[in-house]
Amino acid sequence: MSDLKARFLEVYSVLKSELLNDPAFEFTDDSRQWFEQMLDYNVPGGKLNRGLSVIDSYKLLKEGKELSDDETFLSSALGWCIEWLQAYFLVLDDIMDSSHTRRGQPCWFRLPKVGMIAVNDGILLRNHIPRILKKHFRQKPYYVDLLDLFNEVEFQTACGQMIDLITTLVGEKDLSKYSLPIHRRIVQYKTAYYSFYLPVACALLMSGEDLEKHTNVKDILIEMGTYFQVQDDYLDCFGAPEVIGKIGTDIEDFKCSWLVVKALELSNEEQKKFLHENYGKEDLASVAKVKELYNTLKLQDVFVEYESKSYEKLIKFIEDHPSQAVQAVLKLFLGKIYKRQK
Ligand code: GPP
Ligand code: MG
Ligand code: MG
Ligand code: MG
Repeated sequence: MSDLKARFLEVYSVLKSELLNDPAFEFTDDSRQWFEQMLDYNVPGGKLNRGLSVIDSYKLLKEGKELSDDETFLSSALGWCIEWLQAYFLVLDDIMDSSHTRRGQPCWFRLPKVGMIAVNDGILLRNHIPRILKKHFRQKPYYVDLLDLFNEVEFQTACGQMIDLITTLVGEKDLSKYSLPIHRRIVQYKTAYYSFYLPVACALLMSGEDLEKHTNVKDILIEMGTYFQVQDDYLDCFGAPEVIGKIGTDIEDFKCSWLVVKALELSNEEQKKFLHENYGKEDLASVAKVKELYNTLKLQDVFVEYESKSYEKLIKFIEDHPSQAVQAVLKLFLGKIYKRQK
């Protein structure tokens, strides 16, 4: 494990014990145990890319100057707030998507003793964020902007999740409404704001920047987040579950995935009919038939092509940015996700 990651994880332990000693609630032995287990199961087990990006970005914005202990702690705490946000979203998203595994273990709600208690755990995870922010940032000049940023991004994500969910409404299963612009709108809101814009925006606020002046950075990050979610859609079908840590459910869930949109674009009338008959069905045979059609249409090649085009486009965008430090932040982020397998 890298030194940075180890130090980041130490901050997790500090934040967790602060939450356990929150004067607003008196824990009993049982609730303390539940709380700790719930956090350890859902918060720190991912790639931590979003969280670590806050520290990396802040460093680059300081043009490589060593961070003080205080700056390291604060940028880590902000990184953890994003990981907490992610944990809250994933606990609830897995219920909504009827998923089975996440990060190589059963989804939290699938544990027999958890079930729908997971809904409340999601609410708790969400509530920890303003508590962490209050404890460590209340005196900072950018505190209000930070709260506002987290609120805005959460709202945008929930709206994205809403359109992700309502496009798949049972009884109205209609593939003909699926298109690239609709897909783009869903993924921009449900993924790009919180996964890409938020970490960099946190680092910018910590550096004393005014977010209003950085709309071009936001545009690039939203573009990058869109590319990231296309990869997620691709890996849902073609990724190895033991590598991505989750079993795909997009075909069963009738999701407006990038793959089905591309398949519709490339299909002849007969293949379209076949897709209409088999997409969004629970049974393994139908899912296998959809995958077979994806293979016939060579969607893996279409994706490889999309991936390199997106990369080139993003690099061009980034190199147009006037600040070298911002360019470095964006390139580092892009480098972490380009051709990712998980
Ligand atoms: C990812 O979609 C989107 C989210 C995790 C946002 C959820 C938002 C809420 C307000 C709950 P996905 O379902 O494709 O992700 P995955 O493939 O990881 O399940
Ligand atoms: Mg999901
Ligand atoms: Mg989902
Ligand atoms: Mg997915």
